[in-house]
Amino acid sequence: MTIPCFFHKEQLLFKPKYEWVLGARIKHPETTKRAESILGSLKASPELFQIISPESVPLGIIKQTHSPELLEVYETAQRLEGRDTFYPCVFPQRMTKHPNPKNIFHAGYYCIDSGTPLNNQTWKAACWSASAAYDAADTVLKGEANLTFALSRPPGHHASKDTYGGYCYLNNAAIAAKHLKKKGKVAIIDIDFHHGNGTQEIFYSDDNVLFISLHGDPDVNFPYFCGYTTEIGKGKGEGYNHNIILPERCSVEKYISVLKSCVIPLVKSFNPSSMVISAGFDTYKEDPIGRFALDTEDYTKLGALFAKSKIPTVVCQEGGYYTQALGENAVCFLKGFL
Ligand code: SP5
Ligand code: ZN
Repeated sequence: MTIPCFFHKEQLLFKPKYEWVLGARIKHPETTKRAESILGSLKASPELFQIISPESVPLGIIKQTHSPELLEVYETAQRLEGRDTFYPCVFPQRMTKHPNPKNIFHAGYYCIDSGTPLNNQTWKAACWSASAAYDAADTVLKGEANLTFALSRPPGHHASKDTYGGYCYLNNAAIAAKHLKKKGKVAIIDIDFHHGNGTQEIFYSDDNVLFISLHGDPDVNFPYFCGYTTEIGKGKGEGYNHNIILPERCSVEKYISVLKSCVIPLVKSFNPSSMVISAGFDTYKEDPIGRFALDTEDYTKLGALFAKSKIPTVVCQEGGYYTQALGENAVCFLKGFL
């Protein structure tokens, strides 16, 4: 039995060159090397992993998760000249009227940070990244596998219905979860170092999707402003959103104790028919952005713990920026399920 892993080579077309952090221009961490590192590690164990190129996800599916205006921004960006990279420089508040997604200078209305550039390759790469997640979900939905891996890059969990940011354009995990919902309740566990603000927002009023995010303190870490424990869902969704804040340099012992005492029991009592894991490996000890202290072999322990729940699972790639170890970290996590 091999694990179906979904990846399309056109996900590599998008190459963000730099981002702005506190006014400084730094090399962009969300590089194609990330995907190549994971691909390399998957290919090293052909007896365990089968790499499949996804079909293109229908636009109708993406529109169930994102607003037409946000998608129009990406289409506008497709028309940027060859070498242009666009960073919004005006960020109007929601009271401002008449945002025009056909005008690239209005992109700031839909954008949450200065680290997530647009160019004429963004839309294509983001669509293929979402397609990988959709096909990974479809394979689980059809009962063809109990575990699939979407090598989604660019990542997705910071993208909401009508905003992009945090290196994310389309919410791949949310697209997977919406598809899986066709056969019952879905639990989304977000183990990226950062709070999954986009996924939280998309399912905030939904009692058929349980969202649990474990992350660094949003007082001092991206995406700031949200990810607090007081955010519990609203309306019918009240009680189906859980944020768990973990300390700086969080160890695997602490991480596992929280999974065992809190996360797994919540998932079990929710009794979902499937699970999506938003798997960021920026919890790694050497990660240049994350601030936890997990080591490569620790990810096997986490995978094994999730596997014990015996719920059909889609693992969806999110962050992780220490490319020398990223592939091994992802593969160790998946091996934990076996
Ligand atoms: C998907 C995902 O993990 N997105 C993370 C976006 C984080 N953006 C904020 C980056 C701040 C970079 N700080 C650099 C510190 C260098 N030591
Ligand atoms: Zn992250």
